[in-house]
Amino acid sequence: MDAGARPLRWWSVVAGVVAGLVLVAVAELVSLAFSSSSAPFVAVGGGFIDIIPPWVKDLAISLFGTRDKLVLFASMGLVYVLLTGLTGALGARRPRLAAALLAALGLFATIIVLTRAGNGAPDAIPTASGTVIAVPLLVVLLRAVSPAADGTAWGRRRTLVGVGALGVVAVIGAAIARGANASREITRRAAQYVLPEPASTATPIPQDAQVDLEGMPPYVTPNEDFYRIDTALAVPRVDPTSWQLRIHGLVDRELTLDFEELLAEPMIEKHVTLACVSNSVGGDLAGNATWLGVPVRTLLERVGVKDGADMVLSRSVDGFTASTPLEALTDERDSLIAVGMNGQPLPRQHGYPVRMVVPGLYGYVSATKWLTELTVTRFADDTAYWSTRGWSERGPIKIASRIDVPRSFATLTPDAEGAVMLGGTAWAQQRGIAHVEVRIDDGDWREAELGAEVSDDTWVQWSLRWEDATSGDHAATVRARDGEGELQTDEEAPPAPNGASGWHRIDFTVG
Ligand SMILES: Nc1nc2c(c(=O)[nH]1)N[C@H]1C(S)=C(S)[C@@H](COP(=O)(O)O)O[C@H]1N2
Ligand SMILES: [Mo]
Repeated sequence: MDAGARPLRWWSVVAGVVAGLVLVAVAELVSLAFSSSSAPFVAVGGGFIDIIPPWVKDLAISLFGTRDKLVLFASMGLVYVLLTGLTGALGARRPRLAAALLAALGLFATIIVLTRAGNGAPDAIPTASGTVIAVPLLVVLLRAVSPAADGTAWGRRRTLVGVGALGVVAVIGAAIARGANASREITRRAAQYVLPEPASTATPIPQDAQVDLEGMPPYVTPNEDFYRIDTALAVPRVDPTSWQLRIHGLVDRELTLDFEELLAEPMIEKHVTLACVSNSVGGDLAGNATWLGVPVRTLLERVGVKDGADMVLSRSVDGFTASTPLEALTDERDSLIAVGMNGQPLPRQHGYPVRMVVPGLYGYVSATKWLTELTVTRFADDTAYWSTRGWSERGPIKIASRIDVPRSFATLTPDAEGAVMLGGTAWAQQRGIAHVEVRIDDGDWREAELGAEVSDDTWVQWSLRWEDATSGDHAATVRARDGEGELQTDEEAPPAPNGASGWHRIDFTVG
């Protein structure tokens, strides 16, 4: 080292990086108040993708697959840390030059943001705010960490800890704001994309499928009221532009579809009542919706299922798997790879952008949300998420019926003729409900009146007018008979391992 060389001042490098992080954090935070494309990282990354030659893109995709964007952002982050670190290093001697360089970086990002399609002048504000705060901050930080700064050793240590802490806060703030921005962007895209028109529409739901009785659930469950069951701690955020479905395993030719290709497939619409195996007798872990999707059968026909296969293991982006008997996906029941729910794109909580819907099977063996992979396989070779945790590997839905009105321990007031009304819901997907019977106390079974039946795969509502209601405390019990004549069993079973059984009974009072 010759006498003229100056030692690299690492704390100046740190000051540069911290100021750079603050720029990004402030910009990301402020961009929450502007369009989701106003965030500088997204804009610069997007600009970069637009200018690189196609072969570089192809290379990146072949090297990193669907992680290509992650790799791009990680590389951008690295380059940014290097640039800001270098700026800090220069700033050790020439703080004003460093400030100018950081300002230039911020200005560059601001200009890129402004040139992005759909962005307007206000979208410059987040990056400009970040720059306006970070540039003077850099000068302050450089001065503070400089060995020339006056002060005790203790004071200096405090300064350095403070600079480090500011860096950590900036990283956390930027990460939180980025997460919020990304989820906002996905919500925006979900709200924007238009569902394809079905090639075959579901039969309209007759008005009298809904029993007209206060307290009855709506016949079609609104998306926001639909029960939600999954193992996801945070609802997965799937970007439809990089989403893929891979179908492989015991097939003649593998198939990978992206979202656009899936949407181009002929879609059908179907009313299906989903039910959770964890539902207890009388419980509400069931919901009825109109689903739009591609029949799984058509895609399985295309890949050609090999002899010997008897199961399809569907996998979610979050690792959840379900084992569905092959037959349930290839027979006439029209199991779906669904993209729409009640006329809307799937809500994020219900599997956006793509999930499975299989009539007749509990959700844990069939209704994989955030679907990304179908492996054609055999029950003997593969095991799904819940099958290794004490639940059966197959889960056909059991006959169920429940009393919705009155609620347990409610008091009913007889009408002018001395009658009270009871009502509820019953389902036996794939077989349909033929009869519902209600017993008051230990009396005879009375035939309930059924609302219009929509299909074998949907629930029915029932009502019973108890003409000669006597005042006092009572109990009501319900049971159903499916379309094949089978009577719902009164044998009580808990949900595990393959669904609860028994008759729903409630206590109520006639006042
Ligand atoms: N990815 C994923 N999909 C999943 C689950 C899950 O935990 N993860 N749970 C299943 C279960 S147990 C049920 S009952 C249904 C519930 O679907 P819903 O939340 O849309 O009502 O989703 C199924 N699909
Ligand atoms: Mo479930």
